[in-house]
This record gives sequence, structure tokens and C-alpha cells, in this order.
Amino acid sequence: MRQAGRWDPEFNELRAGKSFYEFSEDVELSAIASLLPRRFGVDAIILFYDITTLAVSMGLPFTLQPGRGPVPDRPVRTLADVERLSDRPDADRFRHVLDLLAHVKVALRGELPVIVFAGAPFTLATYCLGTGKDLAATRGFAAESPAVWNALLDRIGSATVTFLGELIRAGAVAYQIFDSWAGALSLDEYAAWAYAHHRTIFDLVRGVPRILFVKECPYLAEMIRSGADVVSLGVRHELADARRRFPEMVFQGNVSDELMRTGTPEQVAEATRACVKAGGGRQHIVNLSHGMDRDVPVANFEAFVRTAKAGLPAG
Ligand code: 1CP
Repeated sequence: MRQAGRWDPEFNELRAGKSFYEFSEDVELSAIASLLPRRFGVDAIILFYDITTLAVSMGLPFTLQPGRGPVPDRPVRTLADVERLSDRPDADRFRHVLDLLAHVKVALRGELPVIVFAGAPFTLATYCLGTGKDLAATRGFAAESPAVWNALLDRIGSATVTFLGELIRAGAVAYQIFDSWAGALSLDEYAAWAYAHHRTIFDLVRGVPRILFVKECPYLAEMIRSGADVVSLGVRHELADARRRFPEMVFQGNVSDELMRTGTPEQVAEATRACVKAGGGRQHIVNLSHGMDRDVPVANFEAFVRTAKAGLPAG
């Protein structure tokens, strides 16, 4: 999930004065940002870039607008716009991410694994249209221009396979696909715009653990069938119940983000203990249900990590 970004006061200090893409394309700075969470005792490091980094390397520049998020310089509208995007971006187009991975691996000296990620085609496509979380606007575009919409999803899917494949060859030990906004789709839309693309990516990019995240996804069976090795759960699913239903699966999650934001460190510790217990102490990555909000107190994050690392009580 999000680690340094948006939340960590040290990150925000470091980031001040630079545009997001300028910052993240600077390997020295993005390496510092990637490594910041190490001081909390986390078990893995997520490389610092954004899901839109891949779209930039496909040929679509973005600007990060304060209070809004990434906005494309030229939103995709036509088939010609889609065809201008590279479906197999040359590694030189995302060289800074490969350099960042090399840099962070040297700094870590094998102490912690490095995880990479990509947006799933649906979620990244919404940023390429400029619609983001506005599902009605995305649906409107898909209904009006189905051929453009499907070509965009396919093209992002193909570029994602290239991107993740290169990062894994360069030594990333796991990857996570973020389909952040797909949980709000109808089942039919989810099947066509999300699930079908998850399957293709997980089928084509193998050899390391593959993690699927969809924010508060109602379609657990589809997530399980996607080919992912690890499925993230939000708070709408009971972890213990999911474990019983799918005993072979590895789950990630699902301490409440809301509690992280509003609870005390004691309440966070209690919720984390309950989560560790529900996970049963195996086939479980203790994590949040989504990510860290800007206003989570540092003490709550510390309580979360400390309690997760203590594991199951003896006996
Ligand atoms: O300094 C800043 O203001 C930048 C904020 C920021 C950061 C730190 C953005 C803009 N992206 C990132 C980095 C990032 N993005 C990481 C690296 C790990 C880390 O945070 O340390 C990761 C994993 C992401 C993934 C990401 N970006 C997602 C999927 C995760 C999720 O939250 O569901 C999504 C949807 C984005 C888009 C995005 N990028 C940035 C913002 C503010 C947003 C969300 C915009 C929106 O709400 O529509």
C-alpha cells in the first residue's frame, strides 16, 4: 500500500518545492523517499513512483494538481490518441524506475525485499481520460466510444506486461496491481474492464508473487480467480471468513484506514491484533485495508507496525 507518500511528514518535507514527476524521476530523491518507511520497521519496500508513471512512459505526460491528483496534459479522446501511446514502451522510457530499483537494492543490501506495482488497465485508463474516480464520466466515455475505450484498456494492459516484466528481470521480488476504482463497477463491467485484464497480466507476468488490490471490491470470487497469488481485502470482507472459504489463498489486509486516522494508538494496536488473529498467523500479509491518509498520526502507524511484527500471541 502507500507507504511514504502523501502521509509521511518526512516525505512531505523532502518533496516540497518540486513537481511530483520531477521528484519521482530524480533517482537520488525517489530512492530516499522509497527508503523512508524503513525507519518504522516495515517488512518490505515499495519503490517510489506512481501508477501514472507507466502512462508517461507510453507517451502521455501528466501534471499533479494539488487537491486533485494526476491530470493528463492531453486527455485520451480518439483512437488516434490511443494509437499514439506505446503498447510496448522501450525500457529507456522508464529507465529512472529501473535505476531506482538498482539504487534501492544496493542501499538495502538484501535486508528487505523490494516490491513494484502498476495500475490495472481500468484504473490507469480513467486517469488517461482525466475522469479518475468519477465513474459516471468514465461510463459515459465507454458508452459513447466503446472502441476507443477497449483499445485503451488493451494498450495499457500490454504496456503493463512489458513494464512489470522488465522490473522483475531487474530483481523486484513481487508486484501489486492496483485497480483502485474498479470495486465500484457492476459485475458485468468488472468482468470486462477489470477481471479480464487482471487475468491476462497475471498470466503473462509470472515467476514472483502477484498481488491484486481493488479498493473494497465486492467481487471476491473474481479476485480469487484472477490468477493472483495474494488478494487484498478491504473492510467489507471478514478476513477469518475469507480464510475459511478460500483456505489455499494468501490474503492481505485489512486494518481499517478510518481507525488509523481517527483512533488512538491503543485502538490501532487492538485492531491490528484482531487482524493478525483473524489471519491465523500464516498465508497473510498484515496490512491496511487501503492506505495511509494524510492525517494519520505517526504514533498510529508505529503502533500498527509494532503490533503486526509481534505476531500471534504464544499458544
Ligand atoms: O507529493 C504528493 O502530493 C504526491 C502524492 C502522491 C504520491 C506520494 C501521488 C499522486 N502518487 C504517489 C506515489 C504512489 N502512488 C505510490 C508509491 C508508494 C508511496 O506512496 O510511497 C503508489 C503505490 C501509488 C499508487 C497510486 N497512485 C494509486 C493506487 C493506490 C491507491 O491509492 O489506491 C492511485 C489511484 C494513484 C493515483 C494518484 N497519484 C497521486 C494521487 C494524489 C493519486 C490519487 C488521485 C485520486 O484520488 O484520484
